[in-house]
Amino acid sequence: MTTSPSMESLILQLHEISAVKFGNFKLKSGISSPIYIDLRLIVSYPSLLSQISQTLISSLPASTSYDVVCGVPYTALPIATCVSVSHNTPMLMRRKEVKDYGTSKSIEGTFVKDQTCLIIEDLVTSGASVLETAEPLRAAGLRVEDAVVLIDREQGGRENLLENGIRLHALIRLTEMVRVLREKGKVEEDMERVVLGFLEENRKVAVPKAVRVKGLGFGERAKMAKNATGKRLFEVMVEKESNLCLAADVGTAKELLDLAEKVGPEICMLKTHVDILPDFTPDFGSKLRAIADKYNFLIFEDRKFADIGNTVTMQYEGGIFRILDWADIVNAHIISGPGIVDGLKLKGLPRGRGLLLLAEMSSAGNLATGDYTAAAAKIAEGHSDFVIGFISVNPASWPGAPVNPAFIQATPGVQMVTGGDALGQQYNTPYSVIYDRGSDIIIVGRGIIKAANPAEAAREYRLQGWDAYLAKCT
Ligand code: 5BU
Repeated sequence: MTTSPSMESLILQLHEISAVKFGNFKLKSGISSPIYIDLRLIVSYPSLLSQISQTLISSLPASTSYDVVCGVPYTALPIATCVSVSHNTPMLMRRKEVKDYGTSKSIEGTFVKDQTCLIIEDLVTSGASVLETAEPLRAAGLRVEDAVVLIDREQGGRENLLENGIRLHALIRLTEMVRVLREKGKVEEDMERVVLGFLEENRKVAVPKAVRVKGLGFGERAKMAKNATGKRLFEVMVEKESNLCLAADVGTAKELLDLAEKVGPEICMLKTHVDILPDFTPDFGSKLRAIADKYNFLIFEDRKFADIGNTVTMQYEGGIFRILDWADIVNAHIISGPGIVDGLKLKGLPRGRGLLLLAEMSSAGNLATGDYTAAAAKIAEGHSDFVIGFISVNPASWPGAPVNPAFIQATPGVQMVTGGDALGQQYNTPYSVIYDRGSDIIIVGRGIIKAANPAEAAREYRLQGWDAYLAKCT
């Protein structure tokens, strides 16, 4: 196949500015490659950027139609901007990080449902980045049928995208690029052989787990859960179409039981702070259990155990509250090390209970971040017979994400609008928590309790949380 003079010139220019390098490089997908392409620096060469944008669009088959364009962040954003400006086509932007303030949208720009969006990308390997951008666009009601890319590494991206209903149009194929550079004396014969050999051996790079796992439903995940309570929670969520947990932080046990009766049909779990109830009596647990059985939800005592293993066995089982007798689920900090899990497991596992580990917290300035979060994830893996998941805020951002889908993610700090309270609580919306941050369960307290009609508010939260889950799965 011959390459047109304009394409040859483009390839040579990319080589000239060192956007194409030969050597030994580790790619995002984890594999080592003898060729590396870094198109981030094209912003420093405006005429090249403009040439790329023009050629990309003119290379599309005449039958390709679209109403808006969207670049995959970040490298393709300037390319998409140039396309938008020069062709007078409106552009959308997908946020990679959804901000904690303002409107919290994952797509910026205006559009109408059922409009068609062309995705613009600089480089495709497995196609995962294009899929990550296509997902929220589709969830927002746009059609995504075509993606145009400057360079196709020919490593399975075309096939992976096609499986997801997206046609890939590539301006330059990597083998073609290497051949042109060899012909022009820019690459040694040996290196050409190494690169072509590498491409031959790596024809298919799988779409990383992060993108595929997103599609797993709670029903499938129930089968993966090793702990009976974790499994049941997934099943209850499916049965009730609810990923809503009520944080029942009311003033008295009486109010709590009344609230549980009202909100019971909407929730998959009810979270208590039993130590805030002044009228607690030993029959509180059995009363709450009766309501939980009636409405099919689980009880989660947000006890946040934090002591050494030996002490927490006593705190869990004994004292006034006898939490072990009535709470399906409790949670624990990992500050004291994995012995806390062993201690709680000793009592909880024989009773079929489950544990959530605090991997992150919602309050401003909290210290459960980075290595601490990673340590929680590691401890959970070693105790998956008892640990059912995590209290988390942004599991999609954890190092090594996606987290094992057998674990459930539950997130506090949720209200219909973003913001916070005067004491450090920070709120995200149900959609951003479930869809953008990769959580499973929204934990809502004051958003429901302080509403004029808590049952109605709970229903609204349930619907929003469930819609966001459905959007993530389809
Ligand atoms: P709110 O009224 O929706 O802000 O209540 C949140 C609840 O979740 C409340 O019971 C807290 O104790 C709980 N929570 C939290 O807000 N943030 C955290 O990181 C953890 C628990 Br862990």
